[in-house]
Amino acid sequence: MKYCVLLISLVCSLQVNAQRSDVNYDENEVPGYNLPELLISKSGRKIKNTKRWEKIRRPEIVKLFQQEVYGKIPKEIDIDEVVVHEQAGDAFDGLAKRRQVELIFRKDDQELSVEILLYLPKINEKAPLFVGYNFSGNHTVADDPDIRLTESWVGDEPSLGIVHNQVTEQSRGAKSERWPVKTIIEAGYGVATIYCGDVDPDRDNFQDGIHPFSYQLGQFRPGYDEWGTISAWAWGLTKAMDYFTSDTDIDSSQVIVVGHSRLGKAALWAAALDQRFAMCVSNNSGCLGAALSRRQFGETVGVITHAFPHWFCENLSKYSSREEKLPVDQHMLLALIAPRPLYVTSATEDLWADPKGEFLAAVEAGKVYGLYEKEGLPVTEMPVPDTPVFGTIGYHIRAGKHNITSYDWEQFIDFANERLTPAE
Ligand code: GTR
Repeated sequence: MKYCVLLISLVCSLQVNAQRSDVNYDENEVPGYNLPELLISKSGRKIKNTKRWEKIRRPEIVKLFQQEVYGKIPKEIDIDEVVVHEQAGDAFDGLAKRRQVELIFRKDDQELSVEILLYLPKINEKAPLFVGYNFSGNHTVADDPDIRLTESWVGDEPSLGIVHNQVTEQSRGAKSERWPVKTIIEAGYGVATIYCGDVDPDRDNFQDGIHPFSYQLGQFRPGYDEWGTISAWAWGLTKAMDYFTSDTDIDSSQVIVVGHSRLGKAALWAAALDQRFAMCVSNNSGCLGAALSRRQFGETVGVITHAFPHWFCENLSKYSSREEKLPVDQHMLLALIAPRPLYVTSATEDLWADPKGEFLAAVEAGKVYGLYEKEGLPVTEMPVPDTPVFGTIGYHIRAGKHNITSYDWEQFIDFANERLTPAE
């Protein structure tokens, strides 16, 4: 039995690797493509102003992403109870206060716990806040002995002591270089993080996390146009936002949703759906995040739906190797964030995520910012590495690998300082 499982996982990984090596990394091999029109409605109407954008085109585009890409999110699931485990723990040598809050969801005999770890600056006003998921547990973001350990399923990482899908003390602080909490706090921002697997474990199994809460009797997985894991994660962010509106230390009009890689895809989708997020940061989010699918450079829709089918709704598989038939492309997802500030990043060695496709999507999305008389990106040629450019859309390509680093965070903070405005 054990060997059978090993063989199956070997075959699967070979398939994914084969697909990985098959993808195009040659700019000359990018096919000619036409992007779906941002500013022409389904019925052929020209979208010339914000009123038509908001009334006609924006809802049409949201619907297309719901039906064909990420899947519809049920409306009826709400927080049942909020448990504050810690209100103001002393953290970072007295620089910050640590708060740990559990959101509990209940339906029939089902219960789901989602834990938010917050570090807040010790200031008298309400703080603006960055919120983003982490990959392996809240305790991985800082070497802080008081962070509670998640009991949810976590992907094994034996080098960090994560085995049998449970975290241990060994992984405490293991991802702290991705979370420069001190820098964020010193800049006057709070930071909140949630383990993504509290909301929905990242595995092709719709039996855990929040999905079963939406099933009808006899249903065991979401329908063709119903939520995959990225939609579930986006939903979790909007529930965290519900909590933030009740936390008197947080300025809920200045919440910035941030995410790296697959979690960057979730951050974009959350910001597109929930306009309470005042700003969005997509870090190296790549295929079906910020990158244009039609360029077929690096990861493609075919590869991603094969390797990670559970991230999306089942309808997306119709477009595997048929990107040109998709009724949307990712510039349209970015445009849904207008007129709010949006920051997109790439990394020079992260060709898998198609840096140029991420940049071009951001340029195109600028058309909708234009309707609001805001400048999207101020350039149409990719900037050189480590040179941020920004209008109301910001962009940089960092020299280096697929990652989220202190350099990236410093740019998010600068951008937020310039572009985030408190509600009147
Ligand atoms: C990759 C996946 C990407 C990206 C990345 C990540 O394997 O193909 O789309 O999301 O994982 O999340 O780290």
